[in-house]
Amino acid sequence: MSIPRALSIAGSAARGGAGIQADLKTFQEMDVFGLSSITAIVATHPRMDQGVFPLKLDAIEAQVYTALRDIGADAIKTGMLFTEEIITHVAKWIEESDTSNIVVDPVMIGKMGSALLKDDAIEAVKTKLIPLATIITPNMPEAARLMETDQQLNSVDDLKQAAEELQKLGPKYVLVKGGRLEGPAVDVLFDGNEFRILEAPRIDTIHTNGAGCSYSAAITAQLAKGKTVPEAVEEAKKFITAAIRHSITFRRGVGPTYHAAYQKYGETGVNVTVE
Ligand code: PXL
Repeated sequence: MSIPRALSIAGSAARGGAGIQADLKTFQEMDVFGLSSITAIVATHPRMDQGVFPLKLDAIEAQVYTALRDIGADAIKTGMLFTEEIITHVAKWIEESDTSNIVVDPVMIGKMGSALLKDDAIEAVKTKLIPLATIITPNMPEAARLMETDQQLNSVDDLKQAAEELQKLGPKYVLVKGGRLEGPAVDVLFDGNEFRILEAPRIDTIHTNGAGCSYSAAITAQLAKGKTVPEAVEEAKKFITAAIRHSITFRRGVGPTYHAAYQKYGETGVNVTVE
């Protein structure tokens, strides 16, 4: 028996709802065999004033090499890469791989406030990683940062403009996520030609830790299964809407989305229009 495989190169989130943990849970929900290469461990130490523990480059390379040599991947997703050095090497390993579905989630700041990308690493994301991407999935602050503007995005028109500008960096598709807008949860997908507007109802919850990771992981899983990018994004939007609708409250802080929700309860609230 053979099943589609997806590799996530990302940080480990000890809280279980984001990063590698979110990606593997999402791959599993979509019946895709999940592989991982951990770049850094994100966890709060009780005494040290430290929350990010990067791994050595050799350890990251060993994981990517082992996963791709022994198993192979139909799709690769990148999440938290943290330093310019890691980004440069991950870009090289992706270029050398035989995987053509590449999802780049330009993770910058976690919902619990951790800095997940060093300031001097943005240029490497833009020039080395994004040009290799099948799709990039910035949220509104990430899109603004990639455009190097101090202006916030405030409307669906701003999302469309951002998608147009970011597409010039070289990815095939740009998905700008409007989770921080007022009103419905609108995301804009752009391929250089056509806009797709994905709309879901706004769910009134603060418990969305890992929503971005899980959304892009769902896109990755669908691409691994051979879906087109628009099909993959629509299915992933349903998956993440259900996961946020049924999000979980744990002991402390922002809770995670519920990865099993789409399978368990389905989702009918997502609409897609083409412009
Ligand atoms: O949700 C962004 C994110 C990505 N990667 C890791 C994280 C987080 C947020 O907490 O911890 C490892």
